[in-house]
Amino acid sequence: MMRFFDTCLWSLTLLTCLLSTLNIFHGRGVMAFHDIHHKLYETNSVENVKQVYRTGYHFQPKKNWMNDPNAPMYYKGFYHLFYQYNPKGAVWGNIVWGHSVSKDLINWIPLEPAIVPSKPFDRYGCWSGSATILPGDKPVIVYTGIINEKPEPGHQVQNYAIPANYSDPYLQKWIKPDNNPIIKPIHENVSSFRDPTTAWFNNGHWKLIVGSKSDLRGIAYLYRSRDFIKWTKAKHPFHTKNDIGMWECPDFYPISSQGTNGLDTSTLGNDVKYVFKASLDLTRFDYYTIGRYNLVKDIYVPDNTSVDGWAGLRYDYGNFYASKTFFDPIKKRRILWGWANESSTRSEDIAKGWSGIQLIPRKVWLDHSGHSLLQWPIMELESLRGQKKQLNNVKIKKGGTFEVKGINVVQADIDVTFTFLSLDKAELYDEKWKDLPSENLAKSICGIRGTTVQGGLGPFGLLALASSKLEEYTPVFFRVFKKAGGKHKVLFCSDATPSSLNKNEYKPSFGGFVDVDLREKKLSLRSLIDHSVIESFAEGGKTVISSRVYPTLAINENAHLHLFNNGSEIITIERLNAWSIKTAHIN
Ligand code: DQQ
Repeated sequence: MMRFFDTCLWSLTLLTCLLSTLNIFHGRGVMAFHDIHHKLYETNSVENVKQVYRTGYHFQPKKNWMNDPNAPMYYKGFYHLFYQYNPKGAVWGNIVWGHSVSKDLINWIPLEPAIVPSKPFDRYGCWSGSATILPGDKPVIVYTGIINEKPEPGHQVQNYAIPANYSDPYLQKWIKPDNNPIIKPIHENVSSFRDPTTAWFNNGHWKLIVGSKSDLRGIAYLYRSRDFIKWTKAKHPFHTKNDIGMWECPDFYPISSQGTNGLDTSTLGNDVKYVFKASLDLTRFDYYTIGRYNLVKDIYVPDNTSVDGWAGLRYDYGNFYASKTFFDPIKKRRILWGWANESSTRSEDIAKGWSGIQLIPRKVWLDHSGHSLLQWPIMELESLRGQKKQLNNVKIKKGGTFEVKGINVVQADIDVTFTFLSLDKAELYDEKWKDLPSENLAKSICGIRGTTVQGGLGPFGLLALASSKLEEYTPVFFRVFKKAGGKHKVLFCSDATPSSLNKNEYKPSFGGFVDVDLREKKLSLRSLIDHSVIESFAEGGKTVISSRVYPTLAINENAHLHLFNNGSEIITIERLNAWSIKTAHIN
C-alpha cells in the first residue's frame, strides 16, 4: 500500500464554498441552453467524433447534441426511447425527437427522428413530452410544440402524435394530426408552458399535467379529457409551490408501499403512494416529494415528511436532469431515465462532435420508510459484465490505498461493502454549517471536507479514473459525522475537483446525505464507471450521484482504480465484486 494524501492538495474555505454555491446561478452548472443563439444552432458536423470521452455502455446518439429523454415506453416487443436531439450539431437547437429501440434497454438500434418540426403548431421545435398507452395497446405521444420564437424561449403549445402504422413494432412513422394543438396556454406565460406528462385515467377522464410558472411560483397545471383530443384545464393546479421557479418536465406516478414492483400510471389503491417530480429550471436539478393523490379535489399533496422545495430530495445529486419514468409491463417495474449533461465547454463539445448521454436506466421503488425512493441500475446491465475481480477482508489504514487490478477500470461495475469496528472516531459535525444554503448543504460540506482533509470515520471509498501518480482522480466516498446529541450523519460525495488537469471543465464536488442506520457498521457503494461518467449508488440506491469527468492522463489503459481510507478508523473491504463492462451496441 502506498501513502496517500500526505499533504492537502487543495483547501476550500467556507467562503469559497458559499461563493461557489451562489455561482451555480451564473456558472456552467446551469446551462441556459434555451437561450436563442441562432448561429450556434448549427455546428460543423464532425464525421469522426473524438472517442476518448465517449461512453461504452451509456445511451448516446452517434453524434451531435442530445438532452431530455422523451416518451420511454414498451410496445410489441421493443422498448422505445425518444430524446431531444439536434441533428445539425453538438449544441442545443433545431430540436427534433431522436428515436431508438431496444429489446433489453441496453443495446439500441437507431431509427430516423420520429417527430420533427413541420407544421404551424411545432414549426420552431418539438420539445419534451411523454407517451401514454391507450386501451387496445395504442400509444399516443403528447409533446410541446414551439409555434413562435417570441417571446423567448418560444411560444409553447401541446400537440399529440399517433403511430402511422400500429402493426409496426418499431413505430417508425408518426402522424401529427391537423387538429393540433390540443392544449394552448390560457394565461400570459406562453413561453413557460411545456413538457406534458404521461396521462392517467380515473373518473371517466384522462388527466395529464403541464409544467409552468408564474413569477417564481412553480406550477403543474392539470388538464382533463374524455377523448384525449379535447382537453380542459382544471380550476386548481395539480400542485404548485412558491419561490422555486419554473417546473420543467414534471412527472407524476403511483408507487407501491408493498414491495418493489412498479405500477401502471393509472393505478389507485390503499397500498399506493405517489411521487411528484419537477426539474428545476433555476438550479438544474430534479427533486421529488412523496405524497398523496386527493382524488376528490384532483390535486397532489406532499407528505409532511417530504421537503417541497430546493432543499428537497433529489433523484441524483450530480449531473442529472429532465428525467422521466415509465411503467415496464413486462418486468412489472417503474424505470427512470435521466439525462447527464456534459461538464465540458461549448467549444470542446463542438470539437468532439457530440454532447449529452442518458444515464443507465434505473428501477425505482419506495424505501421501506415510505419517505424516499430507492434506485438501482436495471438488471439487464449485468449481461454486459465480463472479467471479474473479487476481494474479501482487505483492511485499509489511515492514508492507505489498495489498487483494484485485473479489470478494465474505465468501463466497469464496482460493488463494494465497507465495514468498521466502531463509530467512536466519527468527526464532529460543525454546527456552523447550519449557515450554509440548505439546498446545497451536502455539496458544500463535500467541498470543505474533501478526501484530503483527514477524518475519523472516513473519508473512505473509491478513487476512480486515477492517473498513475494521482495527478488526476475522481474520489467517490463516505464521511461519517457525529452530531451534538450523539446522532450520526453520513455524507456521500463524488468529487470532480481533482478529476482532470484540464482547467476549463465544470468540476464540482457533488454531495448528498445518506439516511442509513449505522448499527451494523457497514456502508455499501456501487459505481458504474464509463470513460467520462461515474454513476454511484450509496446504500443500495438510497443516495445517488453521477459525475461527468474528463481526465487527460487517466484514460483507457492508463487509468487506475483504488480503494482508499483517509480516516483514523481502520476500514475493512468486507467484499468487493468488480467487473469489466463490455461495450454495448448503441446506435
Ligand atoms: N428541454 C426541452 C424542454 C424542457 C427542457 C427543450 C428541459 O421541453 O423544458 O429541449 O431540459
